Order: sequence, then structure tokens, then C-alpha cells
Amino acid sequence: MSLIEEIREAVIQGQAPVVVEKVKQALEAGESAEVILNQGLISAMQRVGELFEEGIAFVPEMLIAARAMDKALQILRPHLIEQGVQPIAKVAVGTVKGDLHDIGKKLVAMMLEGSGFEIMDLGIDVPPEKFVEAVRQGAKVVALSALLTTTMPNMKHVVEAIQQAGLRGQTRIIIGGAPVNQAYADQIGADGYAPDASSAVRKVRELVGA
Ligand code: B12
Repeated sequence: MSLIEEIREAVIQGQAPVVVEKVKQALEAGESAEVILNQGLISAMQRVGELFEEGIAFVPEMLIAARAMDKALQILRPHLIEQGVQPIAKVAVGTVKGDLHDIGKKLVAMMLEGSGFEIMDLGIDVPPEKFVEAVRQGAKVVALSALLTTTMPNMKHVVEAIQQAGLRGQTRIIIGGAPVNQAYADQIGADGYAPDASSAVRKVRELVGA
């Protein structure tokens, strides 16, 4: 097995310390950060996403793999910037106002980052104005998370705030979280919905035409 294949396998297994060690080894051996990212990390996360969709891996496995990837990304990030790898687009990710659930949102952010998007993570309990500001700063996609039926309506407030600011044409809006669905996305005028982190990546790619 090549070092890149070993990195891929260790991410799928969620073995963060092994991933970190092997990424360092690969960089020292002169492997390009882009190859490590694409053939090691992103390929592994795609596989984890497939295993999740097939019902073989579950949320804990996805989270552990995502964390391993995040650790590796911290090492790769300066090398990627140095090599001038351009992000596909900026995505502002946040959990809407009143809602403190952040595990799903983080997972979506990590999967998107691992797939080549630049992430502006606005955190939890995010008021509509902050999303508007992110669009002003160049977010081509706004990804909204809500886990509570009581905070779902705040997604609509974000769509409205972006519209009122005259920025609706500059960004695409995607929503997700356990209580929401495609019908709700249509109802509030969002551009898309995805039920989980791996389909979120597919949907965001589709929305920006990547
Ligand atoms: C962990 C948890 C908490 C933790 C959150 C910790 C944290 N750091 O996030 C704590 C303890 C703080 C918490 C608090 C509360 N919680 Co809570 N919580 C949960 C629990 C058990 C798991 C949520 C989770 O992390 N799931 C794992 C992640 C990976 O899944 P996910 O969030 O659904 O995300 C996936 C998809 O939805 C999607 N996705 C998510 N976001 C986005 C965004 C986009 C753009 C896209 C495309 C996709 C996407 O992709 C993700 C990955 O696949 C759920 C139960 C459940 N089964 O969901 C209850 C649950 C959500 N909580 C609930 C409640 C009631 C509360 C409280 C009100 C409890 C209370 N009385 O205090 C408070 C509210 C606090 C607040 N203001 O937000 C209810 C909500 C009921 C409802 N219908 O509204 C639930 C459903 C439990 C229940 N069955 O009653 N909670």
C-alpha cells in the first residue's frame, strides 16, 4: 500500500494520530499537498459518505473520520496556500438564531472544506445580519442548519434578510438539519436542501456549478 493509500485508509478508520503522522511523512517525502488532499483525504471522505449512505457507517464513524481529516487539514493548510490551490467558492455555514446544535453543522463544514470549498464558519445562534455580512464578504453559498422546530422559522428570516439587503442574486442558500426538508426549502425560498453531510457537498457543488 502506498503512503497516500495508507492515509486514505486511516481517515476511513478515523485514526487521527496515524493520519497526522503519515501526512507529515508524505510531506517530508516530497509528496504534494494537493495530491495528499485529493487522493488521500477527499477520497477517504467520499468513501465514508458512501458507507454512510449504504448504512454501513453511522454518525459516530463520520464524525471520527471528519475529525481525523480536520487534523490533517491543519497540517496541510499552509502547504496548500503556498501551492496556490484555489478554493472552489466561499461557503458561509452557521446554525440559525436560537439554536445551539453544532455537530451536524460542523460535519457539513468539514466535508465541504475537505471537498475544496473555503468555509466561513459563523458558529451557532447566528442572527440573520451575520449571514448578510458574510454574503457581502463574498460567500457564494449560505448553508443554514437548524435542529429545532422552534428555530426552523429563523431560516426564513435569513432568506428574507438577504433579499432585503438586495443580495439574493449573489448567493445560493442551502438548508439542512433534522426537522427540515425539501418542501420547507421550497416554501421559504431557499435554493436547496440536503439530508446529510455527503449529499450537502453534492448539492453545494451543483448550486455553484462546480
Ligand atoms: C446533541 C443534542 C443536543 C446537544 C447539542 C450539543 C452540540 N454541541 O451540538 C445539547 C445538549 C446542547 C442539546 C440541547 C437542546 N436540545 Co438537542 N439534541 C441533540 C441530539 C441528541 C443530537 C443532535 C446531533 O448532534 N445529531 C448528530 C448530527 C450529526 O446530526 P444532525 O445535526 O441532524 O446533522 C446532520 C443532518 O441533519 C445534516 N445537516 C445538519 N445541518 C445541516 C446544514 C445544511 C446546510 C445541510 C445541507 C445539512 C445539514 O447533515 C448532518 C450530518 O449528516 C438531538 C436528537 C437527534 N436525534 O437529532 C436532540 C434534539 C435536536 N434536541 C432537542 C431539544 C428539544 C433540545 C433542547 C430544547 C432541550 C432542552 N429542553 O434544553 C435544547 C435546545 C438548545 C438550543 N437552544 O439549541 C430535540 C428537538 C425537538 C424538536 N423537534 O424541536 C431533539 C430532536 C431531541 C428530541 N428527540 O427531543 N441538544
